Amino acid sequence: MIGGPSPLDIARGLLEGERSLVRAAIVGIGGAGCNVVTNLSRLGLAGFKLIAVNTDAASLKESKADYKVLIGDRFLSGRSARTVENGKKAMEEDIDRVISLIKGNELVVLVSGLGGGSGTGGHIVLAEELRKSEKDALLVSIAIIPFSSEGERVLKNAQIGLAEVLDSSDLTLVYFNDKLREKFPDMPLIRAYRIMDSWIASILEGIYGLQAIHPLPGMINVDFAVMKEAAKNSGLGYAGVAEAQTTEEALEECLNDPFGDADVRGCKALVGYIEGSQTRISVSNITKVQEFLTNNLKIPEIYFGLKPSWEMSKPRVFALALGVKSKMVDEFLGLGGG
Ligand SMILES: Nc1nc2c(ncn2[C@@H]2O[C@H](COP(=O)(O)OP(=O)(O)OP(=O)(O)O)[C@@H](O)[C@H]2O)c(=O)[nH]1
Ligand SMILES: [Mg+2]
Repeated sequence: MIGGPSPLDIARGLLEGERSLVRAAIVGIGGAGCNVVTNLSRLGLAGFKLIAVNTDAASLKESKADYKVLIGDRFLSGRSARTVENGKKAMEEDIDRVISLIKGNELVVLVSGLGGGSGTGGHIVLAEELRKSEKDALLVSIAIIPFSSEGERVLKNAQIGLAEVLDSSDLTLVYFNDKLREKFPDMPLIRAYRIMDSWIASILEGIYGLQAIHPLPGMINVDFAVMKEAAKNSGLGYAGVAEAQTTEEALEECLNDPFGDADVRGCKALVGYIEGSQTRISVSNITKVQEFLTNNLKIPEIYFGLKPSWEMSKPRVFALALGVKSKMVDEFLGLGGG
C-alpha cells in the first residue's frame, strides 16, 4: 500500500491495542532496586505495577511502590542481608508472597544493584523461581554493576550474581555505575543515580510501547508477541532511545550505550520503532533505517514499526537489540574467574 495506513487506521489500531494492553510488573530488589522503583514511581512510569522487595525494613518503608514486601524478616529482623546467601534465604522464605504479586503478568522486569546481599541473592532466587512458575512471562533483568572501587567482596558478589541472572532471565540489560563516575565525575552520587533511573524509565517506556506499534509498509507487524518471541532466551540485550533532527541521527544515537559498551553489530535481532509525526516521516527515512541495520550493522532479524505522535516535532527512535556483545560485561564476568 503506497503511503501506508491513514491516520484513522492508526487511531483504530491504537484503540484496539489499548484494549489488550500487556500486563507488566517491575520488581525492585534490595536497596538499589527499591531506589530505582521509587524513582520510576516519581517519574510517573505508566503501565507497570511497581513492587519493592527488601530485607531492610527502614529502606523499604521509605520507598515508593504499589506493593512492598519485606523478606527474611524471621531471621534478619528487618535488617540488611549483607551476604548473598542471606539474600537468597530471605527470598526463599517469602517467595510465595512475592510470586503472588507477579503472577499473571506477561512482562516481568527485575531490577537490582548487584554486590550486596538482598539484591544479589534475591534476584538470583526470584529469577530462577519465575523461570519455573511463570513460563509464559517474558523475564527481563536489569542488573546494576557496582563501582569498581567498592572492593573485591562486592565485585565478586556482583560477578556471581550477573552470571546467574544472565543465565536465568530471558533478557538482561546491564548498567555500570562506573560509567556514572566517568560521565559525571563532580556530580553528587544521588543525582547521578537519578540520571540512570531516568534512562531506565525511558527504556521501560520504550519496551512497553512496543505493543502499540503500527507496521511499516511492507514490514511484519511488530507487537508484544513478536518482541517476546525474539527476546526469549536472548541473553545480553541493549535498549536505547534518542530524539534527533533526522531518523538516521536518532537511530545512531540511540545505539550508543550510555551506561556500558554494548555493541549491536551482528546481534541476533532488533525490535524498535520510530515515534513522530507521520507527516514528517517519509518512506525513505524508514528504508534508510532498515538498510542501515541490515547492511551496516548486519542484523539478520529486524522488526521495526512506526508510532504516530502528533505532538512531536523531532523523530524519536527506540531500539531493543537482542543478543548483543559487550567487552565490559565479558571482562567483568572474567574478573577473578581463574
Ligand atoms: N545506580 C544505582 N546503584 C546503586 C544504588 N544504591 C546502591 N547502588 C549500587 O548497588 C550495589 C548494591 O547495593 P544495595 O542495593 O544497597 O545492596 P542490597 O541489595 O540492599 O544488599 P544488603 O543491604 O546487603 O541487603 C551497591 O554496591 C552500589 O554500587 C542506586 O540508587 N542506584
Ligand atoms: Mg540493603
